[in-house]
Amino acid sequence: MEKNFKRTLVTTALPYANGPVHIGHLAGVYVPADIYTRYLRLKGEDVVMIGGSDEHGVPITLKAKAEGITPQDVVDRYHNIIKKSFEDFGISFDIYSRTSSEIHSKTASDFFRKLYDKGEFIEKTTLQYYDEEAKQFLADRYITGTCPHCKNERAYGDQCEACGTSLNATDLINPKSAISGSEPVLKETRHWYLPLDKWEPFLRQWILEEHKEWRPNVYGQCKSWLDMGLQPRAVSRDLDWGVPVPVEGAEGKVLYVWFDAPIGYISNTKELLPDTWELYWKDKDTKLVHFIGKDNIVFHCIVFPAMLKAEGSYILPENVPSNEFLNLEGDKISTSRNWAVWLHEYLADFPGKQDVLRYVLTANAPETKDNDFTWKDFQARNNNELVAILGNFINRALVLTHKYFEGKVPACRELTEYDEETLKEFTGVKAEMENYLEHYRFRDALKEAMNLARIGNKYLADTEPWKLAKTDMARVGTILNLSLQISANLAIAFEPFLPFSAAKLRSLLGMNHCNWNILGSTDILPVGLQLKEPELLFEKIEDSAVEAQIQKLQETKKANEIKNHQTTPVKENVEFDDFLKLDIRVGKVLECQKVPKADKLLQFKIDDGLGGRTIVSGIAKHYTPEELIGKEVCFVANLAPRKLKGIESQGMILSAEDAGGKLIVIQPAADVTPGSEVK
Ligand code: B3M
Ligand code: ZN
Repeated sequence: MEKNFKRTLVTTALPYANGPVHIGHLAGVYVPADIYTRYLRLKGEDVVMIGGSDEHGVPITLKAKAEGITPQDVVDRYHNIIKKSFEDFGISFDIYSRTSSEIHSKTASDFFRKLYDKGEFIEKTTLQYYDEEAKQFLADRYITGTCPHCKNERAYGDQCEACGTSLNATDLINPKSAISGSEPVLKETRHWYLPLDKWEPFLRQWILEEHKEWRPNVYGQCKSWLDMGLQPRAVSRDLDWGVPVPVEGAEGKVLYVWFDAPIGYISNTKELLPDTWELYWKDKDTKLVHFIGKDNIVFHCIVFPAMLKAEGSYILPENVPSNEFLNLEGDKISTSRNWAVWLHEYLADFPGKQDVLRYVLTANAPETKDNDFTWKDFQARNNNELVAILGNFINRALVLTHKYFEGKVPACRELTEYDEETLKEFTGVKAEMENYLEHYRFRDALKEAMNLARIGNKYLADTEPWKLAKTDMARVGTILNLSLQISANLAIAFEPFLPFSAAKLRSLLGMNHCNWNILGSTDILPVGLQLKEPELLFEKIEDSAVEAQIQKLQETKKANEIKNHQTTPVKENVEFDDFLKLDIRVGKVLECQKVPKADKLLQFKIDDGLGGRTIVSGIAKHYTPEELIGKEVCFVANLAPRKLKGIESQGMILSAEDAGGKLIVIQPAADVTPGSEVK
């Protein structure tokens, strides 16, 4: 049985204020949350939408250190950029605040203190890595070293990305601090832990039994966490950036960012509604819905509910509609690799086209599985759907009304059977959309809205009012009246999805009210109402515009390859005497041929000034023999001979690897006598 609630509290994951936001953020969290909230508002329901920046945590302190500014400077900068992006895209928060605010600090601190006083924490002393140069404890992520399993030298203290094993920092061989590069030492430290194991039976019942309707990806993740068994989790850290732990003797310790961040939802609600916030957080008639991305599921479905339950006076979320990830042109979106479409850059390149992006991200939303954003799909959806179906229908209805009725809504007279059929089809759309929206199925809801435009398009195409204009103006009037009523319906149906275009459409139609409950009616626009001059709602996106975007991404890819390449670490120093032991010389390629049955090898005959020698080199993938015959190359002349495919190779030809992985043979800048030493 679905419960009837009196009000809804929508929360959206608080993005870290250490970088701008990209299409993955919009698609995963903010567009769906905004659709849901706008829909409820349009129905006249009591709903608030809470957002804000997550301004604590280690990465922010590291960024500040790297730039020589304070963490507050970092979060001030990005909080403003993020807030502006959301405003630009019409994400209609009732409040967008931040966790570095006074009110948050107090709320989070009081929350901790209440649990502390109730005896809900356990205290533990453990050994933790400490950087003596930087004078700070190190989060696992900020220790690197050699993976004990695969010997990758750049494993992190929490995970080796080469072999995927999750690690403890103390597992690493040769641990190094990522902050100072020095070797960290183990030092005792005391922290507070939330015993999640204590809440396990409750969580099992609440999620696995009482919330079977949650999305399969969310339910499944919760189940596997619960099946693995929950452990106590530390809720404090040794750090000087965050909400101080409000306990005597806890100097230098702050609340763990994942403890304070979800409390940010509460603080921001308090800031918005100082007198009534408790109604939204403590009354069981409030429906609490968390919109998040899939990497945040455990915190919102397990940890935060355990915190709320331990506190005792709060309600728990009714649903946590988490999306999967959106990829970009086949690759995972990554801030560090700059593999993203940043919202502020999108708007600079496609000014005024917020709704196009909102549309594409919803039509292709990663609701049930990871999905891919491609610029070709972006263009196709704009040109074939927004322009060709929605925009085209509305434009035709408006243009024809201006042509035949001076832009005034004509009267609707007798309906034909075909009119009745069309009407029947479109009155069903409201219930369909509601069913999808209430169940967080935004892609399907959008499809229904677009279907309404399709119905309109087909109606005009089938009835061809322009052919009747000479003979039957009354019939033309009826057709256009119906078409305009469908347009008014579109202005309502699309309002949650495409708020900018819906507002423009309402203005063109002279609609001064927009209310979900009249969706499906055929008398929204009164007869005689004067409409504005038609204006296009959408315009075609040309090939050149998307090609420029694809080009930009290709350049990013190239830049990344170069960057990765340059970061290959320099080998250990050698003594000068050791260097002198190497005998490198210039030689001229006399002959060169492929080695049979070895697709990588070329066999050379080299003029080395000493009577010639044979060298076998693994560069057949990069050069044809003809390209090298007659060229001068550099080779190691005193490398101990070894056999390759039965041929004795008497040295090694030197080459360098370029960013794309191609081997380039090293040559002297001008001709040199074969046999000359390279020094
Ligand atoms: N800032 C993580 C993230 O952006 C985190 C979410 C907090 S929600 C309370 O993925
Ligand atoms: Zn490994």
